[in-house]
Amino acid sequence: MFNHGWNNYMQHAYPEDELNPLLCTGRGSDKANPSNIQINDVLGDFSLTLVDTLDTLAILGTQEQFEEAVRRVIDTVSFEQYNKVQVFEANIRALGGLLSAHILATDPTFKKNNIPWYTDDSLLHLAVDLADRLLPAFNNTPTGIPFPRVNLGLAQVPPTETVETCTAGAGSLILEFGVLSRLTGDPKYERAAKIALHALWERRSSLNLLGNVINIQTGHWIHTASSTGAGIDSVFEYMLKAAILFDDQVYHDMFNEAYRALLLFVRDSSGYLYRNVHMGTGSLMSYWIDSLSAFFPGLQVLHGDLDTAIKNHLVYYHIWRKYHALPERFNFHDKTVDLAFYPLRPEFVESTYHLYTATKDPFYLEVGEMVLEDINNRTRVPCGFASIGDVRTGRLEDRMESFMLSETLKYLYLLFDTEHEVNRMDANIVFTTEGHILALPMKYQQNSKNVLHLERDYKQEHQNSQQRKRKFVALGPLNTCQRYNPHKTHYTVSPNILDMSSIPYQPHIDFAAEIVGMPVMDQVLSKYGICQSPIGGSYEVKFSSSPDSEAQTIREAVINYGFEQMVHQQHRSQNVLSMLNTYLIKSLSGLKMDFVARDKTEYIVKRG
Ligand code: DMJ
Repeated sequence: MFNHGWNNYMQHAYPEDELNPLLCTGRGSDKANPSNIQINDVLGDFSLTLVDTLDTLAILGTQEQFEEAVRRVIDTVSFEQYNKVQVFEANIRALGGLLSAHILATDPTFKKNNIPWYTDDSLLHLAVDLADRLLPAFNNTPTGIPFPRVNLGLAQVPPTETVETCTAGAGSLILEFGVLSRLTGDPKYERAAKIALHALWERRSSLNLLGNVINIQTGHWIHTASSTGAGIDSVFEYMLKAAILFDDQVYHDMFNEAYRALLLFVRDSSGYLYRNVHMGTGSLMSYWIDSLSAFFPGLQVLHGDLDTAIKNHLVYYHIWRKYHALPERFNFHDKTVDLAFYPLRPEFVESTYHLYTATKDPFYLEVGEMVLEDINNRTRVPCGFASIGDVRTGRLEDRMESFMLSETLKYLYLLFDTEHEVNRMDANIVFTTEGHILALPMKYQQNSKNVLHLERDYKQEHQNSQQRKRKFVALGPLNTCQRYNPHKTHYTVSPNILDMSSIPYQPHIDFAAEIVGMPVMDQVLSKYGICQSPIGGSYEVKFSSSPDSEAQTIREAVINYGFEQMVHQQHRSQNVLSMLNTYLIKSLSGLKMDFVARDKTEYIVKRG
C-alpha cells in the first residue's frame, strides 16, 4: 500500500505538494482562491508530501529510497515561496519531517538509517531556514501566542491576518522548535514555542480546561469549548511528549493537571466518551465527537492509563465498524454521522498501534487488519489512495493528504512489524503529532535551563501547580493502579490458545457498541453461558483411560483445535477438567463441555 501511494505521488505529483489520486496529477497552493484555507494552510509549494514522508521511507521503505528522497529534498526544496501557510501545519509536516530525517541520517541510535554521504547537515539548515520564516508569527503578539499564519517567502505575518488562533495550532510547536534549538544551540525557537505553550496554559479556566480558539492580542477565549478533538487535540500531546523528550518535569506537571481535568469534565460519566464541554462550567456544548480525537487513547497509553485508553478506543472502534471508516464527526446523541468525510486520517490506527504495543492483545491486530482492508478496499484507486467524501456512500474525493504516507501507513506498518527496531528501542523517542520520529541524545536533554533562562519565570507557576496537584491527590483516577500485565499470554504468543482476557471477551466492547448504536458483537458466550469457541474449525478430544480405571481418569489427550494440534500428556490426572485446565484457563463462568463418544476411547467435544 505504501509503495502504491508513494510511487504514484512521485510519478504524478512531485514536485508539487500533494497527489490528486483521481486525476492522477499534482496539486500545490490554490493561487486562484487565496482564501481556500483547506488547501493553502497546508500546501505551500515545497513538495510537502516528499518532505513529510522522509522518515516513513526510512522505516518501511528501503534505505536507498530514503537516501534518494533526502537527496531530492536537499537539491530541490525551497521554502522561499510567497504563499501564506499555517504555522502549525508547516511545523508539524515540514519542520518535523526535516528534523526527523536529519536525526535518522545522523544519530547512532538509528545506525541502520545513517547516511554516510550526509555530512553537511543540509536538512538541518533547511529546517533553520523554514523555522526562521515561521518565527515572525511570534512578533507583535503581547501574549506570546503566535499568529496562525505567515507568508513564507516574505517571512512575515500578512497585515490582514486574523489574530485568532486555535489552541492546538499555537500550542503544538514545542517538540519541533525544541529539538531545533537543541540541535543548533540557538535557543530562540524553543523559547518562542515554550512561551506560547505556557501562555495558553496560564489562560486555562478554573477547572483547568483550555478553550478551542483564543485571541492572541487580548488573550481572551473566542471559542470556549474544551475537548480532546479538533482545535485542541495535540496541545496535550505536546505537553506529555515534551516532558518525555526533554526530560522536563514542568511539562509533565502541566500535562497531569490538564489530563486530570479532561477526565473529570470532558469525559462523561460512562468513562467512554470525551465530549465538547464549556471550559468554565464543564457543561455539555455539543453532541458530536470528532475523528481527530481518536488519537487520544494512544496518548493515554503513553501516560500509562491503559484501562481508560481501552474504553475510549472502543468507541472509535465501533464507529469504524459501523461505517468502515471514521466520519469526521459522529453524533453520539442521534448515533449518526454529522460530518461524513474521511480524509485517510491516522488517529484511530495510531491509538490501535499504541494499545497493541502496550497490551499485546491480538484484538488490536484484528482492528488494524480491519482498518487496512477497509482503506485498501474503499480508497485505493489506480493513482493512489483517495479521501472518502461520504463514509455512508463511499463517494471518493480527489485528495491524498500527506499524512496518509507520513502517519496512517507508518502506524499500520509498525503495528504489524512488531520486531521493527523502533518498536524495540529503549530510547526516549517520541512520535510527533504528524507521526515523525524524534529522539534526542542525552547530551541535548538537560540544557534547557541554561540556554533558555525560562525556568525562573515559571518557577512560581510550577510551585502553584504542585500545590494544586497536592489538593487533588486523593481524587485521582491518575493514582489508581492499572491492570497492565505485560506477561499475559495471548495467542500471538501461543497460537490458537483462547485468551478470555482479550478485549472481545470483555463487557467493555458491548457497552461501547451501545454508545455508538451498533448491535453487540457476535456473541462469544452462548445463551447457555458457555463458550462456543472455536467458531468453525475442528475441535476434537481423544483420550484414553488406563485399563483399570474409571472412564474419566485420563492418561493422554490429543486436542485438535482449529489448525493446530496440541498434544497433552497427563498421567494420572483426575478428570477432564484438570486435563483441560492448561488449555482453557480464563473462562469466567467455568468450563462446560458436551462430549459425544466416538468409541470407547475417543470422544468428540460437541459443544464447549
Ligand atoms: C495530521 O496532520 C496530524 O495528525 C495533526 O495533528 C492532525 N491532523 C492530521 C491528521 O488527521
